[in-house]
Amino acid sequence: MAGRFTFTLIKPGAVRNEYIGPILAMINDKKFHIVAMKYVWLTRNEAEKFYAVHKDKHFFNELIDFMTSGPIVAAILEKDNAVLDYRNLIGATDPNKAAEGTIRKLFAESMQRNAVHGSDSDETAIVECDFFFSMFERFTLQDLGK
Ligand code: 3AN
Repeated sequence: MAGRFTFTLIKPGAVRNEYIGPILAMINDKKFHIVAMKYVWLTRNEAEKFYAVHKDKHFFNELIDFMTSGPIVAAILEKDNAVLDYRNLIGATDPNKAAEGTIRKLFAESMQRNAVHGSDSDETAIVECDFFFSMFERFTLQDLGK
């Protein structure tokens, strides 16, 4: 599935601020197809597994506290060049450095509470999609006959 798919999370801060709708609208406006979606509240164990690559970072515990502080929306997105195009749509990790009009510029509260996650490579996207979704929970453009 390399190239056409990426994974996103709408994080607890953005959910709490009622930004699910506006963020999904921006995703649809940029012609991403939603392949899979779920609304879940991660356990600490799940969040630690999802963010295992960051386990030695100084911000790891705070990141896990935040990511388990409320429900999140997880989704698989489909589009040509999905990973890069979605990174461009969400903007830089630090909202102060995010470009005007990006999701993080509009909806992030801080570097940590930065509204959304987006996969950083095709390889990571596969791992992250598989973390949240089985193959029976995915409906690609091809599945829809589009
Ligand atoms: P991105 O989500 O832009 O790929 P990563 O993968 O480097 O950023 O970081 C994962 C998450 O960890 C970020 N989305 C953010 O919530 C948090 N994070 C990253 N760097 C910091 C930092 N210096 N201080 C606090 N939280 C951070």
